[in-house]
Amino acid sequence: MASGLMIQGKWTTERKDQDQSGKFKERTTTFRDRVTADGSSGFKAETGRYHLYVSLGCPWAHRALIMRELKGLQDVISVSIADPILGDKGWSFSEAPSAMLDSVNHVQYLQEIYAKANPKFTGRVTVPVLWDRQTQTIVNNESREIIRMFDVEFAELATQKIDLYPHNLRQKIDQTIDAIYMPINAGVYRAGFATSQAAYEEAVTELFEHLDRWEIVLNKQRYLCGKQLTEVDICLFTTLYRFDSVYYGHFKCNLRRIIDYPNLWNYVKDLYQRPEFKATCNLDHIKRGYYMSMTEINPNRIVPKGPILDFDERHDRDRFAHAG
Ligand SMILES: N[C@@H](CCC(=O)N[C@@H](CS)C(=O)NCC(=O)O)C(=O)O
Repeated sequence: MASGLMIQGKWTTERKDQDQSGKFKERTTTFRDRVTADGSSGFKAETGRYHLYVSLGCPWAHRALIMRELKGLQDVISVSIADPILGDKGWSFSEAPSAMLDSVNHVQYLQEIYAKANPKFTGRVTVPVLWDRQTQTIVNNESREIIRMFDVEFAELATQKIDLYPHNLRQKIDQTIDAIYMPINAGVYRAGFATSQAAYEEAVTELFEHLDRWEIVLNKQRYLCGKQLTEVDICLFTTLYRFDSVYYGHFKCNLRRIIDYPNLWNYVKDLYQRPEFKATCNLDHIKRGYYMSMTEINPNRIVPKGPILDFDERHDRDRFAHAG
């Protein structure tokens, strides 16, 4: 990774993401406060108060963008899109196509926002970040928690009344988010950043076992938890959408492509063709983000032209009952 991390509020480029056996180390997130509808947490859900920092390349940040669209929170929560390339100083803001300057904190680097929130911050400087204008701090930088807040705590302010965490499915949704996290969402990174053959093979084998399993499930139902779109579909989509363009080649997750799985491929197309998903998808930022930032696995920074994929191609998921 060309990036670095912060130690006691100071940026350093000395960073190792693997343990001694070559396994990619799990990542911890550091800001774990919550916005609540009633404000009991100190962070009340309010229009115009919160700002979301994202990269369009990042699958975790992508989750938050999709949820914001699905809930119709565009006028409630503002967004800054970082430059697609993660450089020596981490994420930055620029006027590159589809990126933007930071209109809220007016900084050049995301690390400055972390330092504002905590001048002694130690850790990785990651997107997504949910910033609170009122208390001038980062509320949360864990995508799974950010999407839950948007879904549940901002529900009153949402212009779309869709519920992606319905009461009758809550346990199943949480279990499924857990079930796909390590083997699939993190699994592609565990394969891509492994520095030993054994660590790579373990991650790839587990990844494809799980994809194979979901392929079978999706032969019987439209979405991961049944006939209704839920949070976990967002969590899987952002990994699958990048898979054939980035993870298959760059991360060597190449036992099969997503287009080789009839159900997974049609499932991705089905979700992509919803306008709220499509509006957040940018393969140019994704490809440049991965191939040009992760120089230890692609030192010449060449971005492949292919593969040619048509996410707008007709899908066959209408064959299932659909509840929302
Ligand atoms: N657990 C976090 C992970 C976020 C994450 O790892 N983001 C990556 C981009 S895909 C990042 O910002 N990396 C910057 C770095 O490692 O320096 C979440 O789900 O929100």
